[in-house]
Amino acid sequence: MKNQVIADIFREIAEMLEIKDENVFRIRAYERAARNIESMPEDIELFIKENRVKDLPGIGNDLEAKIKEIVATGGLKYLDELKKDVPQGIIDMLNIPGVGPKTAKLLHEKLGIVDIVMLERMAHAGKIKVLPGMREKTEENILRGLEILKRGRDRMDIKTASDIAFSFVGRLKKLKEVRKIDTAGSLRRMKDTVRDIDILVSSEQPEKVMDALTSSPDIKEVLAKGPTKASIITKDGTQVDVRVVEPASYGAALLYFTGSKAHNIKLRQLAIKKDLKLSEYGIFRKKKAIAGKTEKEMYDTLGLDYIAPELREDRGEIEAAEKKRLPMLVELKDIKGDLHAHSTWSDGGSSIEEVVLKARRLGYEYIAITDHSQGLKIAGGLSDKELDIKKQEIYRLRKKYSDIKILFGAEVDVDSDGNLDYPDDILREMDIVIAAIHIGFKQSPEKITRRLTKACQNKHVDIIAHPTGRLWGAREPYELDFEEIFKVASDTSTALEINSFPQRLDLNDIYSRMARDAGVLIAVNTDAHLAEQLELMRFGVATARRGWLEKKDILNTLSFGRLTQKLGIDW
Ligand code: DGT
Ligand code: CA
Repeated sequence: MKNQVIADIFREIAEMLEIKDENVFRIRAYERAARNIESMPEDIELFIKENRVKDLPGIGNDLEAKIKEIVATGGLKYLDELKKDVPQGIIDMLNIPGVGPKTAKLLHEKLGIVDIVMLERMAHAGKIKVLPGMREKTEENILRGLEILKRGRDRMDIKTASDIAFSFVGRLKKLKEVRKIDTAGSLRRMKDTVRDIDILVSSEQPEKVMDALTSSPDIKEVLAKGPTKASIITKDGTQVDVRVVEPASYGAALLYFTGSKAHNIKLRQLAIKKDLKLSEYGIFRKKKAIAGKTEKEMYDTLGLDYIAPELREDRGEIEAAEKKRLPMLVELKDIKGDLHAHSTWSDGGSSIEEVVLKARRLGYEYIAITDHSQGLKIAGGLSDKELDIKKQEIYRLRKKYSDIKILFGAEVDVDSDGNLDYPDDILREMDIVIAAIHIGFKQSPEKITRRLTKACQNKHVDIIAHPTGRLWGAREPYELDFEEIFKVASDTSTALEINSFPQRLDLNDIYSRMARDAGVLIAVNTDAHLAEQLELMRFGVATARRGWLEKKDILNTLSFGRLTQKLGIDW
């Protein structure tokens, strides 16, 4: 589906036109077209095939031709032309979250800023806020935007890391010299973001493994290559470190390279207390190795229960393992259904039926179809009339697929005053109501907190989605009074979501643990916008595990019968 590509290009055109001070109506026309195309549920290629592009609102001959060119070639000559005489410095600045064309142009003209490095220097030197027409806040926003951009480049989201690791591990696994292979580091601990990828191999012939690795096709650069370890940079710029160890010390090495550093240090101190020495080669009494082959053996020798990688952050897991009080962490197989998924009725790319079929393949007992509410026009939110038709569609599918329960719901927008986007008599008709913030992120922490607690207090609201609004590499989480939110969520039996989308993953590990401790139930959902994205659940479950959550802490581990009781659904 090329809708997003087209929308992105149209938006870039609007920015370029704005920089060139072109007619505002033309600029708005591109912005409007971008919004419409982005939010339309159908694949635009279908409109081309059926020669119906001009039926779309705001699309005439000119835009039709451009759409066709983008679909055919993936690019647009007109945009390339427009960009030719816009200075690169301005184009670079547009990549910073929160910097628009007007600001970028002004900065270039008044301060001669040619790249992001220069912009950062000027901002730190306070040169921006003194420019006429610039507000003090703009400088702050620029610095914050730069920070977000840099961190986004420094670390990648867990899914990107996991996909890259999967391809390397898959290739190396095929070598007959490889006995065992695992990812280590932050990726194995399933941290939400990852700086580099660590891979550990057990083999008696390390050179063979090294040669195979450094000759793989997707490598840009070999940073270092020794007999047992190598560091490479992939074509997309990710660093991958591979180490090969002997089978006898594989467990010790896996433990060491999985980390975290803080967890390792604590373990080493514990070993010293027991007159033992712990290293990446094993556990030693005097000079004699007494453990090293497996991680389990290592923990056993230290008198600890096995600690799952997700817990290894020195957040009390070693003490709990000593007392045999580690949590029974939730597992992917405990998840009985997904309570947050979109369809073509709003901004999803799959029909309800496609989502349902995928949920059945995952073995789910239930699936909730929760499209956006009416106010969220850019995401194709549904009016009450459309809701009625959608409901009929769900009823039809319920008959067709009796082995899965299809819940009728919505992701309802919470406005800047904390009001919900549908009236109570509409919400009452729904099996499940998810409330979420999509606008007004810049309000004060008190105000956003109040919006969310007000949403919790609505008796129809079951879940608050992506509670902190963060989008990795694009938007920081908004600040909230978590204590207050947890209290109200607990009092009103409103579940808080761990959103499994890799750029979101919020609530994060720390806050989901605090929420649980405050008596709040957690829902682990995918927020899928395509049927395939129901698979993202594993990242949400990993975050829940990092938050020490058990099956009983999670709403969607309940059987359908118990879920209906909990949500008060009349089935
Ligand atoms: P990242 O890459 O920033 O996402 O996080 P990690 O945890 O993967 O960190 P990385 O790649 O620097 O190191 C991988 C593991 O190696 C780390 O989790 C623990 C271990 N490690 C690295 N340096 C040290 C150290 O100085 N002391 C100890 N005890 N362990 C270390
Ligand atoms: Ca790492």
